[in-house]
Amino acid sequence: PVFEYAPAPESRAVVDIAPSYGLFIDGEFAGAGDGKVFKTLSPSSEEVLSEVAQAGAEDVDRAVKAARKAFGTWSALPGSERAKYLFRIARIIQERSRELAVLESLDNGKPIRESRDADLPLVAAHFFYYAGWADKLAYAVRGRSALNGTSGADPRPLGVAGQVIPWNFPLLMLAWKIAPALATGNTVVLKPAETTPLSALFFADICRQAGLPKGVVNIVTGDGSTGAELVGHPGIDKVAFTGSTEVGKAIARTVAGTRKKVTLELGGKAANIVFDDAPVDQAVEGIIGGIFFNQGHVCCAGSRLLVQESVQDELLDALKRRMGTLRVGDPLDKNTDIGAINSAEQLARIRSLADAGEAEGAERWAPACELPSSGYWFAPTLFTGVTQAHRIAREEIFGPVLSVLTFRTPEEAVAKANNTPYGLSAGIWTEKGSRILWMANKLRAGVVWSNTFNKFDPASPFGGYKESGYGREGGRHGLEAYLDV
Ligand code: TXE
Repeated sequence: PVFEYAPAPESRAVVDIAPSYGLFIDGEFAGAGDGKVFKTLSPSSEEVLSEVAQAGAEDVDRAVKAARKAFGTWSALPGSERAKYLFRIARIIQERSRELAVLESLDNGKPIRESRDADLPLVAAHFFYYAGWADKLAYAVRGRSALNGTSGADPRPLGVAGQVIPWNFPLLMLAWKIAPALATGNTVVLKPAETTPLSALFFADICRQAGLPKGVVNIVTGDGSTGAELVGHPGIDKVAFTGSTEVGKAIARTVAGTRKKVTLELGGKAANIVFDDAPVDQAVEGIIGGIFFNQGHVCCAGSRLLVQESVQDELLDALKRRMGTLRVGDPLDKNTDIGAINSAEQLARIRSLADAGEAEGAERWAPACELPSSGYWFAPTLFTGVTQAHRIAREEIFGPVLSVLTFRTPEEAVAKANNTPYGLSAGIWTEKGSRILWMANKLRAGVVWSNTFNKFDPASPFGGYKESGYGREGGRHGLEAYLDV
């Protein structure tokens, strides 16, 4: 379609990407010990953005030792001092947010409107939020002594945290992991995903700019083998992972024989449940945002639409009309709604599941839309006639693909919504408050949204039931994952 309003694309020139990057260990950038590197691409153009060091076992070991050395002084700082560093980091993120948003859109493929208006403000918000906790931990955790002050509870950091994050929200997942770890007095070795390493390396530079003591934050880039080295390293005390359920289970097996604490945030297959009393236009916006935000690369994406039978036709007509207005293309174009799929591998996964949907008998629909010739793209896609047995109703697709199922009663909606191995999130669209409360109670999901979807707040705990993992990130509960008492 032709659009009259077309502001200039965001400028690539606002970000200065070096041709190569080293690992960030003990406050210094340096290449991997064995000199290995890998390339990171822009998924929208397949252009090589930079060459990045591939950390091996010795590099991971150096990083863990640097974090251990820094732990003594960092954990001994008063919380108010740690807070100053976190506030400083948050402010620098705000100052550099245009540069970081463009970088994130280039390396990940997400639309600039999302990186600028969702990712970056939330990244800064997490550092501000946890900075605020750093000097209030004792207050939050200490129990009231019944014995004249002779008994109480004190929070203690765990030590060195090994953190492995995915590629869908590179900087935001880093913030979810690093901000609470530092606020609580832990030090960190973080491994970003191999397709999106750049914003973590820019964050390392921000740590230097903020004067963060050496070794408190270390960034080791590399693929799954680097992640496995980190998770298996005997010198770490805590593992925090966000990624696939398969790798999450492998990590749980690795740490089972150790004393390490672990939190896992894994896949999802959320139901977005629409009742016939919900305002249709509002629900359509929530469905669109629920599944097409970030190309559907969202663990809590509303990838199953459960619609009440009586409103099905009206809702699906409106949904298709709205899908027809979505603009797929250049992530740096401010008009773009759906950017590039993050990698060729992810595109292949989405394609194969969508093909399985068709082969199993569901009806596939996508609006007419021209996709760019280079890069990795997938048109927004809707499947109707889906049954609970279909793979597209059961497996996480992690792409812009929505599977529609129907229900008649609230009980049936709950049963279908819960009929999944996952349990990360759900959405309810109805004007009836009592129904929202009843449903929220019955849904086996860590997050339940009502009359909205994909809303995030650093003060709210986030995490799953069942195969979506365990532990909570965000809010006060997010502190507990990094503390002994
Ligand atoms: O995930 P991986 P992938 C789901 C989504 C997607 C699928 C595969 O369905 O289609 O997973 O994506 C690191 N030990 N999610 O292959 O492999 C890896 O280097 C330690 C949902 O990208 O789990 C990267 O940094 N680390 C999800 C991170 O784990 C290992 C987000 C995630 O990659 C490792 C991403 C190992 N053995 C994918 N192997 C969500 N919950 O949001 C890999 N890694």
